[in-house]
Amino acid sequence: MNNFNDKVQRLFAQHEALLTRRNEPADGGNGIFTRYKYPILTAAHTPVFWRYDLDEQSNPFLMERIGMNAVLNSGAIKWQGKYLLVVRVEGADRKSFFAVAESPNGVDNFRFWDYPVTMPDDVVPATNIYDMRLTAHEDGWIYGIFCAERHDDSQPGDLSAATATAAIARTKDLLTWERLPDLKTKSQQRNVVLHPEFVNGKYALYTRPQDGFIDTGSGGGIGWALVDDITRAEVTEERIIDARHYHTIKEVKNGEGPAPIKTPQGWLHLAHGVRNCASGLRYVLYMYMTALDDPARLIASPAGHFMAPEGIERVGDVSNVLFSNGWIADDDGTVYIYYASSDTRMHVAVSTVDKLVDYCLHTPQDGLTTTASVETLKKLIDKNMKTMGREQR
Ligand code: BGC
Ligand code: BMA
Repeated sequence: MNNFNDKVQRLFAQHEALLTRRNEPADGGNGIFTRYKYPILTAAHTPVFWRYDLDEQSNPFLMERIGMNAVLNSGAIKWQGKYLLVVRVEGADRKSFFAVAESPNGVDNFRFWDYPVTMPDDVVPATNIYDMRLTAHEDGWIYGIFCAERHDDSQPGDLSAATATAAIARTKDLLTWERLPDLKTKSQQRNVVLHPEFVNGKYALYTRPQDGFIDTGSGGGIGWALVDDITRAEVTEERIIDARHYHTIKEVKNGEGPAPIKTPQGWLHLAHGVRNCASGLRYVLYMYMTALDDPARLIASPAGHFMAPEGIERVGDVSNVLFSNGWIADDDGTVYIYYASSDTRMHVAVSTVDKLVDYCLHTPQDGLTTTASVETLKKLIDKNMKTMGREQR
């Protein structure tokens, strides 16, 4: 049982068992969404033939030659009947790259395509790329906007000095990508997302202006900008549509998640909010809605987080982080929310368009003070006292 071929077969069999494990809804929940029990993708889901040299001559000990560290922040799209993720895979060398994984049902049996994405680097070459947002635009292309990170050579003495820029690519088949010039903006940018429709005949972008690589500084929240030509995209005017506030889940920064979902009641948005604490930055997911006739006008802003890390989700390479840049709204109204936990693994939670709209329109807003929160709470208690036939104080 110890010869090379047996060991190889065992590796493939274990991998196959992991990939084909049935996922199931987790117990509990809050009525808004249902988490699924198992992560849908981990580093161990990457193909065996990405990690091992399978030739006994060159790898007699059958050792991993290329380590995979994590799979995280994935863009998502339904494509030819399959649920596709453009996954951020991070190697042991800390370089991220994109790879497509597909599932027949959106919740399990995710399998990577044989080769990772070869992203053309014919613009200003980047050191690292990550966190792609996919948008099937009404112009007929599928766009991927992602972060391109480069060392900030204006600070040669600081090895950690970096710049974040929104890189733009497009495809018709998710196999071959055409790279367009990076988005030109005054500030650094991460979390830039393309709106799926033209607005006043222009491409519309959700942006996230930031003063530095990490600090958003005076960048007040999620921004909005119209762009004439996506092949030479430049932000000339940017305004904040979802602002940060003191003592909220998005006090330090926020950023658009995936491209919004169109519903009869307005555009549904998923975003992340960040606050600082003694254990570092805490990333949670939140939602908001904007008007159908003006995707830049806020119409609903439920208080607090929509999802926060729980259980094993809380632990990983960058602990206490949930991050989402992909979701799929199916024709029957089911919404698959793909999210990463602690920069380590991918999960799915399932809801419906109707439930998410109801959540956004009927969850009380943040009154921004304890007093306001207590008043909001008392209103619900009063109402329930009547419903339950109990006396009010
Ligand atoms: C990491 C990202 C992270 C960013 C800011 C990058 O180097 O790859 O995951 O969001 O730094 O902390
Ligand atoms: C960010 C994001 C993500 C990451 C998060 C937590 O700034 O852009 O890449 O998940 O930090 O590390």
